[in-house]
Amino acid sequence: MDYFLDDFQKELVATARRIGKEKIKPVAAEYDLNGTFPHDLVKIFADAGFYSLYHPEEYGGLGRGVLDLVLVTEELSKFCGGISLAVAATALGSFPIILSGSDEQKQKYLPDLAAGKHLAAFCLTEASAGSDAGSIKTKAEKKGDKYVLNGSKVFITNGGNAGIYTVIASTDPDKGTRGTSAFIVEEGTPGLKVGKYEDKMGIRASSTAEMVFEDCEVPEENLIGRVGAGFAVAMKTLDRSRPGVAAQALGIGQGALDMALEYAKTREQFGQSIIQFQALQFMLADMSMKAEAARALVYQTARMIDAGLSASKESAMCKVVASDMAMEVSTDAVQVFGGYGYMRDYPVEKFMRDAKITQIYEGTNQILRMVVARHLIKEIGKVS
Ligand code: COS
Repeated sequence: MDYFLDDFQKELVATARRIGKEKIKPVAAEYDLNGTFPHDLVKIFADAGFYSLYHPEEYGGLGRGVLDLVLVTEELSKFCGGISLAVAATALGSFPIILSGSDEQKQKYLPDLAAGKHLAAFCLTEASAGSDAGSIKTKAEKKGDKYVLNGSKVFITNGGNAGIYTVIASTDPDKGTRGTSAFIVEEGTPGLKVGKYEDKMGIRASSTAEMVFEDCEVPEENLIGRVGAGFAVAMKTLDRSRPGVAAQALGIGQGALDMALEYAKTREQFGQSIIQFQALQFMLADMSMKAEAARALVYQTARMIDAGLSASKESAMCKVVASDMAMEVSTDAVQVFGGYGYMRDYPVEKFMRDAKITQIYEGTNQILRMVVARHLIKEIGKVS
């Protein structure tokens, strides 16, 4: 099935698949074990143009869109769900500037991001503000022509490896979500420090770090949008980035299914390959149906975004559907491998570990079900 992709997209998928096979597959287990950040692969992704796909042409990008980002992320995630984040999380960190930045900010920052000269990271979550993103405490105080940031952000993907951090901070604590603002903070800004690097269950080749702001002075021209618009900037960003997580989940689920199929074909028990048993066939059929259904929703959502339609609901939906699929399918893939599936000598258990985070980050699936429900209620009008 070619999923109605254009020629450019077919070529893109083939390139990502080749890079996955030749460059990611050989190092995935080692980088996972040691928690190695894939600096070598970032260079390869940049040369392949992966960072330029979702940037506007006038700022050095290819002006393609979210579907292309989704296709690349899915393909790379079939080989390693952690390494693919060097692409997907940079998109997340860049979207606040693409969607809400000024022309000057776009001219200054987007060409280097599109060229993959450095990575980006999105800083919203805090130790006591996860799902309740509106209760962030990191402060940004206006002093003359600067903002001074104090506080800390946790679980920042690409943290410590990014050149640009887009940060949501409170500029007026009394105003709640309407008292937050978004800022661009460059790596190397005095007062911006990397705190603890997390030791994770999965996606171990991706860095997840605490970012600390200690009297970190940011020029006022680095304010994204207007003062007080930070929460809206963050929400619009997540509406745009969630299909990327969904694509990561798609790749993890499909990658696990591909492995399970191959194993079921070659593993023999009771004198025949186990794929001959109907119990296994039904399992594999279910896994494949779930993956295809998720893919249809993810691609449709990406196409809606690229067509300029509002897709906040679909973005939440596709992230939930794809990540729940990835968790189920990767767990079943381990089951197909039996005892060997549970052992680290075989690559399939990594898919199960990598899948779990996709149900948690960029909005837990519980929060996203709430987002979907809020849209449904809005659509049916006033509820008595
Ligand atoms: N696009 C634009 N604006 C949005 C929006 C969206 N998708 N969703 C909400 N807003 C706006 C609302 O319109 C509202 O604006 P006004 O104050 O002008 O009316 C404001 O944001 C607050 O919205 P709401 O009242 O819905 O906020 P809640 O505190 O109820 O929180 C949830 C909403 C739970 C959806 C939000 O906190 C959330 O997405 N949490 C998960 C965060 C997350 O994904 N974290 C992952 C880490 S980042 S990688």
